[in-house]
Amino acid sequence: MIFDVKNETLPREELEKLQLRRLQALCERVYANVPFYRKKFDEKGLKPADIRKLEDVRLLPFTEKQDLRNHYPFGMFAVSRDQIVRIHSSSGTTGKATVVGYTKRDLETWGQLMARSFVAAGATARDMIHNAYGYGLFTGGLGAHYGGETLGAAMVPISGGATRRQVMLLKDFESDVLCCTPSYALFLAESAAEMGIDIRRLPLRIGIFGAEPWTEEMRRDIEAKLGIKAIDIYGLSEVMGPGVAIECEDAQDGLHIQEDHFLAEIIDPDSGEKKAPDEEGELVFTTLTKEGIPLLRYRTRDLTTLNATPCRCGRTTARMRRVTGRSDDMLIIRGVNVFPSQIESILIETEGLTPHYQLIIARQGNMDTLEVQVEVNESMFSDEIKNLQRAESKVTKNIKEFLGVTAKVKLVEPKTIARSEGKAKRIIDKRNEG
Ligand code: DLL
Repeated sequence: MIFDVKNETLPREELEKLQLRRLQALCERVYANVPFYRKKFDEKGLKPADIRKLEDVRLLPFTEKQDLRNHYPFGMFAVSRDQIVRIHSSSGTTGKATVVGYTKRDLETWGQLMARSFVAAGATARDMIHNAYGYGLFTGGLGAHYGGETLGAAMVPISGGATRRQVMLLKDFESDVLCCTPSYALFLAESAAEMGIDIRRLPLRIGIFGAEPWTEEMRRDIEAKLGIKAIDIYGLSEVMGPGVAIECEDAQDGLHIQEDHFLAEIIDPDSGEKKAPDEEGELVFTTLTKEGIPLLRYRTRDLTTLNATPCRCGRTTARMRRVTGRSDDMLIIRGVNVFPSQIESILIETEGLTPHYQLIIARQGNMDTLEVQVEVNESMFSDEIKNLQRAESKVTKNIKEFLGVTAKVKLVEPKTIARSEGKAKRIIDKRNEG
């Protein structure tokens, strides 16, 4: 099913015309209302009227997370404070938070785009949606909430935490759809098992998981443990929140970007030059319709590719490949580039290991070292020591063979790695300590 047939199936040519019209209006708006952008335009000798075709987006300046921080909290807003009706913020790992503001119309758009996303994932107005994304400054909770209500579904605004109670309510309310991070979905499954509840037998049908990178292996694991279909949803607060892109249940072959509202580009993260859409690079978004804090060419740091061929679900919007890592999450271990997701794939494929892991990066002299701590499952834990040793050396060997780095692998007891109610903390970087 498609929620907004007209806008999700526009012929490419029409879509691009719409994008250009919106881009031109956006440039006028930010030039008039955001001193940061006016200065950038003036420095380049650029006027909004210079944007004549869609490719001219390349003439526009990039926006980085640091620009939002430099104008903390509200310096990049394009409307007066009385037009703002909601604030969200993303904490990030370092430095000041980035703050975003929404007008009434921005919230309506977000509700529509999240409703589109729910329908793409296979949800309907008759569904009960258990929303365990955090409510608060994080965009996950409220973003999904109003999208579900726009669709006409019944929202259960449970937020994160109190995991056993969540399991009980999932069962008692017979919810159809679960929204949370992929790592929290596994925590819910684990807690249900401890409570003697077979979560696979509940009516739950669909999981809409995002806000952190996860892998195909993790998807299979979640689908098996929860007995549901797991759908990948992507978004970021600076651009809107959840619902910027989502997989369709029909094809599950990349995430459809809501292109009538967000203009996507792929660039080389080092040179900033445009890349062919099917080449991997950094995803960059221009928000075509946002009023509160419109952004030109926002650098997401997320690495992916784009595919603009029509999908068999009927949508014509381009699809981004699942994001398996951010350029700033890339580890460089003795010169070799490694993404945490690549290690995750190896761990989940290994018999007896769980998807609960942490990567500890330290420095010895001038060399970075990587320790992989991963929990074994209960049956492996009670197994003979030689089988544990065998699993440990298998993982070490596979990491060396497939990723080209030497890692110290440490198997740990079940349930010793901290569970997360939101985004999982996978990397502990000790390089800058002491
Ligand atoms: O995480 C918004 C969101 C909420 C998306 C709920 C999906 C579901 P931020 O906290 O600003 O916003 O973090 C955005 O999280 O740049 C990606 O690096 C990462 N991310 C989000 N979704 C995915 C995903 C929300 N499906 C940052 N796969 C983004 C991989 C994701 N990474």
